[in-house]
Amino acid sequence: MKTIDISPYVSQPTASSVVRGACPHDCPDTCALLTTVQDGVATQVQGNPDHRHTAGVLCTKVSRYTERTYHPERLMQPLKRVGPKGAGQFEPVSWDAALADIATRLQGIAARNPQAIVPYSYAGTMGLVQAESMAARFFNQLGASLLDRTICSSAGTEGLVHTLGGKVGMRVEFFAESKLILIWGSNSIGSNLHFWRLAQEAKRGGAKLVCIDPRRSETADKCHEHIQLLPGTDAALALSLMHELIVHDWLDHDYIAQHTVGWEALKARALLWNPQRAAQVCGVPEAQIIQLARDYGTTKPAAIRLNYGMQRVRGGGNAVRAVACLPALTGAWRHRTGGLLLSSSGQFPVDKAALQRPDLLAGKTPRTINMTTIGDDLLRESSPTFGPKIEALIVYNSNPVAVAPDSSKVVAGFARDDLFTVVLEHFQTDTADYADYLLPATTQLEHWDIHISYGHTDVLLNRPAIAPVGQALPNTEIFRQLAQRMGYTQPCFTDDDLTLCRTAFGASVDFDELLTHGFASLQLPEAPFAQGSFPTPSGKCEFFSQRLQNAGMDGLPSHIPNDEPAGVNANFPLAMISPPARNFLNSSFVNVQSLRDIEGEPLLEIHADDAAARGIETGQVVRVFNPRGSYRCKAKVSNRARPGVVNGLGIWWRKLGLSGTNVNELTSQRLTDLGRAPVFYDCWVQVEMTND
Ligand SMILES: Nc1nc2c(c(=O)[nH]1)N[C@H]1C(S)=C(S)[C@@H](COP(=O)(O)OP(=O)(O)OC[C@H]3O[C@@H](n4cnc5c(=O)[nH]c(N)nc54)[C@H](O)[C@@H]3O)O[C@H]1N2
Ligand SMILES: Nc1nc2c(c(=O)[nH]1)N[C@H]1C(S)=C(S)[C@@H](COP(=O)(O)OP(=O)(O)OC[C@H]3O[C@@H](n4cnc5c(=O)[nH]c(N)nc54)[C@H](O)[C@@H]3O)O[C@H]1N2
Ligand code: SF4
Ligand SMILES: [Mo]
Repeated sequence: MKTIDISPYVSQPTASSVVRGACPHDCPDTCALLTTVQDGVATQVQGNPDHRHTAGVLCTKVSRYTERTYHPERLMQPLKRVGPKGAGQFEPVSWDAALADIATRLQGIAARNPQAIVPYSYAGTMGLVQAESMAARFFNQLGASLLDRTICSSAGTEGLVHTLGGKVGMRVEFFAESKLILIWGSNSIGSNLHFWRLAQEAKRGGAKLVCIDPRRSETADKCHEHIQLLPGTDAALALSLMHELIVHDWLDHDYIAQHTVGWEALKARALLWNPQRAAQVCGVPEAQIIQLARDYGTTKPAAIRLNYGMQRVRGGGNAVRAVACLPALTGAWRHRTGGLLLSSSGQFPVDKAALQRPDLLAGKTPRTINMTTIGDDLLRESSPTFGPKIEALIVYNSNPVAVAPDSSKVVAGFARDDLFTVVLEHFQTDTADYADYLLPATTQLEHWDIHISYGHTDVLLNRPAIAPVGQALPNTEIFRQLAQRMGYTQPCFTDDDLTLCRTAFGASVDFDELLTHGFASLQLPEAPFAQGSFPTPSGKCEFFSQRLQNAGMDGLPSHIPNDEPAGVNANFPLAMISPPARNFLNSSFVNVQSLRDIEGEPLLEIHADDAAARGIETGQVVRVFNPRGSYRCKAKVSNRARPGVVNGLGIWWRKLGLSGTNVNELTSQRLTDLGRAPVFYDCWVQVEMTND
């Protein structure tokens, strides 16, 4: 029997030290961490004051990182299911026994068809190494199904790719010098704290801050103006802003002529959207749109912090396209302080091929499973179009039973007795309850990793600060061990984590600088598109996209209404959005008591008018339902909700909800216009009082 040597992961305890790291969470800020270690125990996690983007400050969640790391419910050893699927009953098992059995089961399935095995992972850690490096090599060699990782950002990404050419944009630090900032589809105080610091700096310098959001968020409270539009109407608003820019001639004609494609066509489209029409569609006062257009057209420099909150609807990709056209119309890109930022991650020269080794597929062309439709896909039989029925699922860095849409389908899929499920986790999450094998993974304090960011442009290195807790192993080591047991003998399956960190950027980032400082800035121009040079096929900002038209779609950005808008279906008249809670990160941290104490309990924010019409008061238990499912939680009558729209905050663990469900019981598996992404915020519901 093989025995696992964990000595490479055990650092020698020293009396006291401070270890440089990076926050692993799915957050645009990617903070630099300093972990204080005392006799081998992490005692404190702080923000690194030397890292300009972190500036010594962490959010509440990660300041409590030691509470999460040493949580009494941390998984300490491999576990094997003993009860029925989903009951969460396990018995301890050795690593050797667990891995040997998993390898045998996978080999059996692979002998019939390796595509019946599906990896399921997202951004539990954003680290390039603990996410898709050894894991990707393993699944490529196996010939498992590929996973389309769409659950978060792919609609917006495609919108950006088809307009600006990639996940590129303003350097975040220059927002501090802006005179007008539109915070569009983002609750920055909750989900992008370090950007909010820059916005505050701009505000002190005289900038006007405008928040565009259906919810009166903490951020909306603190902006000068709040445009509280209906969910999924952002493209209509953007087209109407264009209308006003055109009729008032607040345009940079020279920039448009030199650096854009499709101006005449876009102009004709925008002229169909006078503020009166947009006001009706968006559900906001016409005067507010006119004023916003005036501000945007006449304030220089003007910057847009677009975020993913506005693309989780049917027309999310087109909405991003429409907004992304605005800075080119006014020539805002000429200034380092003008333009737009949705994501900066496209600017990092990651050597994905070296990390993930797609060459190991060796001519195999597995099918792709969309992670958003895992509910339906787990319930499908084999067919010529779908391919083989899914027989095994290996889940890491994700909690699909809580976060994927249309949970009742997801749960039914995970509950299949003939599905073999392996979950790599820190905790016994909703998903872990369904595992056949539950394997304990290390946290960021216990492993090496290297990070890009989607909110700034620095690379960060994460050093392990402490030895693994219990018998936990890094994801990489678990896949290395599995590879060995599957008989994969290629040298790439023995690369250690430090080698993988070095592989991520090759020579394009100075690794010694990372080892010394913990972070390194990319060398980038201050104003990336001052002279055009967009990374599109035409080299211009593409108002009109030939690629989209060739694919049978509208070449121009358009307003595509929600499938499930407010006030249209008499049975389900309310629209529900379910944005993140400030003290959780998606479904992570929900089990950390001190953070749960701040969030309280799952709540539905409802406007006083909608509450009164249903006899609902704050604190009452309500049933929120639609044809897909039903969810019980407490109501909070609040002006954070606009009339017609209810807000179900945070991705609570189902098992902590009143009846063992969460908001995703209500969301649908339909996909967005671009990017095959979920439509979490395009979801009609009815709400009623309940006495049970
Ligand atoms: N504290 C905390 N931080 C997080 C997360 C978390 O769960 N908690 N999640 C992380 C992740 S995974 C991501 S992807 C990012 C997300 O980052 P953002 O996209 O910035 O997400 P939020 O801050 O939730 O902002 C979404 C906002 O969009 C609003 N919104 C909903 N529908 C619409 C719409 O149709 N139009 C417009 N204009 N606005 C709309 C919501 O009300 C909400 O206030 O945040 C990351 N940071
Ligand atoms: N209704 C609704 N649903 C949503 C959203 C919404 O706004 N509304 N937001 C969506 C978005 S934007 C996203 S990004 C997804 C997020 O969905 P997920 O990516 O699944 O994110 P989390 O819920 O944080 O779950 C991550 C899990 O990974 C585990 N983990 C962390 N680090 C490691 C590690 O190193 N190794 C292993 N093995 N495990 C680790 C954590 O313990 C955690 O349980 O949810 C989506 N779902
Ligand atoms: S979650 Fe975001 S704000 Fe909090 S420490 Fe991590 S990167 Fe920084
Ligand atoms: Mo996300």
